[in-house]
Amino acid sequence: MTELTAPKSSISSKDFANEIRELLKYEQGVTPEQASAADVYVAASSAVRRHLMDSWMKTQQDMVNGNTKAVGYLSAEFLMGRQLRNSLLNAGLTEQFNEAVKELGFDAQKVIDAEYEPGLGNGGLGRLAACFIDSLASLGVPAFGYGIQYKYGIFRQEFDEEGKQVERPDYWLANEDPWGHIDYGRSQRVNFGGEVVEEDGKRVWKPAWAVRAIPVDYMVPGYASGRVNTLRLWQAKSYDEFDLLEFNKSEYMKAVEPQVQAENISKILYPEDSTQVGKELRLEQQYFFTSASLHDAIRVFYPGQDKPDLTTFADKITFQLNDTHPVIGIPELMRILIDEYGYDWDTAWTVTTKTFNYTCHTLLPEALEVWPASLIGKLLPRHLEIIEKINDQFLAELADLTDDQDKIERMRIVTDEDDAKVRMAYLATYAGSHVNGVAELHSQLLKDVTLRDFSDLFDAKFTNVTNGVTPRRFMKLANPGLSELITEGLGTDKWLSDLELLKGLEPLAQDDEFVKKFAKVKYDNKVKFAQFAKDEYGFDLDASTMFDTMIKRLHEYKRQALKILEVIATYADIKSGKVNADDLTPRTFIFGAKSAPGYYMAKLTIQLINNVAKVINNDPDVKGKLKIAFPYNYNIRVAQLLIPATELDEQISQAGKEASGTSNMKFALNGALTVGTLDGANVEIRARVGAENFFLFGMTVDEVEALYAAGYDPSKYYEADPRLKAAIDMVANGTFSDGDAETYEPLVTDWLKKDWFMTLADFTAYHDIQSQIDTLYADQLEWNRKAILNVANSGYFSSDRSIEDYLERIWMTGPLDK
Ligand code: 26V
Repeated sequence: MTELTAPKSSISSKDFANEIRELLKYEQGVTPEQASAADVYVAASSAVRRHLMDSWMKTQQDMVNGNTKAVGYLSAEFLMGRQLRNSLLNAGLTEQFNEAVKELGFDAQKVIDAEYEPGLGNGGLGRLAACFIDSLASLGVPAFGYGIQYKYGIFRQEFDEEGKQVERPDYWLANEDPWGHIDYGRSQRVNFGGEVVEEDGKRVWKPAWAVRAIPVDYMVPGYASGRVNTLRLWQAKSYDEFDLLEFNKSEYMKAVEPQVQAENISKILYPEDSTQVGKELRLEQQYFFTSASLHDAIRVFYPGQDKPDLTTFADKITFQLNDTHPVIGIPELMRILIDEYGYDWDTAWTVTTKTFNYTCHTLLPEALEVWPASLIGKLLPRHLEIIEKINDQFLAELADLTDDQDKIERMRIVTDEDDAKVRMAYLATYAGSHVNGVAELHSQLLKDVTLRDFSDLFDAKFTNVTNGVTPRRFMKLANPGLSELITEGLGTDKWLSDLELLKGLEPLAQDDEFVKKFAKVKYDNKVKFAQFAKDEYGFDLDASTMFDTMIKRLHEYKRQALKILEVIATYADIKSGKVNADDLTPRTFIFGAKSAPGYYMAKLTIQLINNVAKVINNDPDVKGKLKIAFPYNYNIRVAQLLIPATELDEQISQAGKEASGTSNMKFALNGALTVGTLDGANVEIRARVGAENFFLFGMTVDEVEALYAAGYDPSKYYEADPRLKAAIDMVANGTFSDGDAETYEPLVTDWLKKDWFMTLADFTAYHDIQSQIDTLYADQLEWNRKAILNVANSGYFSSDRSIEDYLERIWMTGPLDK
């Protein structure tokens, strides 16, 4: 007997269909006959929301009335993905929905596909925030996600005829959003600019302008917890919609100027995901949402109180700073406590330092945010004063701790130069209670390199929480076939809320019948993806070839170039007759990647991949052997289809550069084998699934460092490996640019002269491991055994476990009482 514990609502399909009918009538004003799939999607979404309402209200009441400290997850990005299927799952309404829409004459998948994916994040950092709020709710921990409701999310990516990336605006709010509830009654005023004056011995901020932050609330239902938390995303609106004087003068554009300016703040998500741009509007965004969120928390936890006792603030809610983007919240809380509520500096400091913790998500120096003090002073003059005072206090403290003047200089929060800078990571590290990295290796490197001076003096602050992913979305919803097989194998579906139970699959890796069933699930997923790729992109993919996938933002450190050079080298070997194509495992190489619009090398790499695809896919010599598919506009929806269909997962960043990675976890949990370097969470995945079930190659962090120190010369590697030379020569001689040697010249020059991320140095190892991969793949039973062992030993990578670690190590709180 299989034990089934998944939530299930007691409502009948008929009644659910009637609820949808009612909503179609009274909200949309259409009959089921007139309704489109999009109408049914909106009505069904509203219906699910209604089913969650009681739990939502009760969760909020229990949170405010109880003694359990809540979590505030402050994040500039929440990459949620589509909501309907997830909400149905957690509300226990999936079956009723499937039946009800059928009864109304609709195809369930068409209704699901009517939802436009909200893309309010760039990549891993934003998706992690979404996984974390799912897990917080599923564990029954009271929590808010706080962020921005951008009008335009991450750009829609297209490729032009030359294979270049073209960015199109993602106007997701042009469509009805049944999930967000706009709460005009709970808006907050956010001030900017102006000056600080002295009044009665006090510093008083006289702002020059203000915007209205309006909360849009999204329900975050837990899986099998009975709890529903809130994701509160702020929308910017003007207080002065309209300048009537200007309008009367027929200056229409001038009349709407204040409105346009205010609304610009929440207009667009910045698409840069690792280089700091230092744009004023971005600082406005950061202050906008953190200020509104802090005020909101005071409103929520001290309802109706004019003079709340805010010395208890840190017992009510603990704020996690998701990277440096919300770090301006530190001086903001100081300002609120001192200027708005009259506390003295020391009291305010005690409360503030207890309230905040900081997660760092990078190792790249160029991603660590640094703001010109002049810009902060212009936009937030009072905050600059507070930051300077924090800096002075810090320097005084340091003087007591060390005699090393150089070290003290290095650690300054505000640099000592004419155009002084404010280092947000340092501010967060000093003012927060804890700092964490996102995988063991990353946390270690933070201590040894990036924040070394800080860890020397404040070692107790530093901790690690390895990232995780939600098994609800990335297994249950994305991979129903595997989920059923796992439930059958384990005799229970409890693994969805206790992922370590997957360990029970381990013995089944030796059961040939089970292994064959597993292989069948994978094959069916490949067929399903191939069908999707055909319908959506017009690709012809062969599900009998190995699906070899690399999905992530396009960045030099991630080394998509290594992958494409390896494909080219293989192609060259076949063309020159060195290798018989029949001796190779036929592979389909699948890429998904967006590049920051201004990132030249990344964009050129996209163009190269597209043009290698054009050549290889049209060459009869490699037909059925090599194929490249690069679906444009990779997003959560594509991920949910592609990850379950993948057999080989590429995690090939230069060691010491990828903080964690999270797709590596999703792949392992969906039964792909990884080819990867010892970087980020790969290290922990390999340790858990077993070295024999992971294709390791490439230099280690220490080897990379040694090579930098010795002086790295990429051209030596080009000369030494004829396969690498052949591949680069092909790019250089115009094979992939209609004979034009200019097109990829910047890439080629970079590879041969600079190659900062050592693609060439790792090429030979990477190319050589491919034959091991092919050999194993030839034995399908063995391959799938190893894939099952990956699934069985990856339970640790549930975001539920990450959240439990945060609760225990950093937040010191837990679930609400039942
Ligand atoms: C940084 C910046 C710098 C300023 C401009 C805009 C911007 C936007 C985002 C970021 C954050 C970059 C850091 C990031 O996304 N890190 C990724 O975080 C994942 C979750 O922890 C982790 O798995 C990836 O390895 C890491 O690259």
